[in-house]
Amino acid sequence: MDRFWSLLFLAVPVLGLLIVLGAVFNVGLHDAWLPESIGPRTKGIDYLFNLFHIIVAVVFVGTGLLLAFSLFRFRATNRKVASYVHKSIWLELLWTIIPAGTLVFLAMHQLPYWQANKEDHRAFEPAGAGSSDLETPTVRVVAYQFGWRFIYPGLDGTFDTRDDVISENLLVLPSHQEIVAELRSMDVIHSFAINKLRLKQDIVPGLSPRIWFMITQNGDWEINCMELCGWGHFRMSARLRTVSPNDFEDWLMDIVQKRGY
Ligand SMILES: [Cu+2]
Repeated sequence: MDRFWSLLFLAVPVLGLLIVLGAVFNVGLHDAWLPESIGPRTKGIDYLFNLFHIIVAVVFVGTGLLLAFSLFRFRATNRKVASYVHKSIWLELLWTIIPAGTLVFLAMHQLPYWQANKEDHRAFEPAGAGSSDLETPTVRVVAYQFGWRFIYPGLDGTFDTRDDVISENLLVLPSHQEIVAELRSMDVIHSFAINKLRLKQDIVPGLSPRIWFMITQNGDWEINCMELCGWGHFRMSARLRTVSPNDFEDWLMDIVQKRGY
């Protein structure tokens, strides 16, 4: 009977590994790994994602196997007694330095990707700088319980004027263009996420963080709120539609003209 327990615990790392391999190689599990990419800058994020997963997998499988081995070897009927180690300075050093070193490595290693995705752009506002030299965002995203409002500056290119265009839960954008979006929240913390762009930005009320991205395909995609923001969080999704730059101008013009400005 005590062998049963070691087998049961052995099943955890084995099944865990099989599920991940099935997802990665599309065997048995369909579309369970990373979603397709619709932007040019997702490669770096995917690389980090895979690297972190490999490190976690090694630790997870390693500790799982060790646990199963210990349960089997030191089972009651085997009459082997485990040795107890006290105050081993080398062991203490080993299991402090390896995790700490791994974390420091990951923190340093991801810096260039953070730089490329968050800082290498004109829309980034360095601490202490005035906001006057920032470019006008393509769109202002307003999150609320429970939905999304997308505001375009309209024909005059300025926000908070009469010709602003407002779209509820549908974000239309031109493809193959660098997009700058300014995010705002009307109530609680929300998080703007487009999975196929590996893009996610929290929106804290009172702050207006900026994001920038480019989409190189035309089509309809999903926008989600990634922060548990209340009872209606589950239905806080919106549609993202990318069209050619000409079609985007037409779409905007159409709305402005219908309103008669
Ligand atoms: Cu939300």
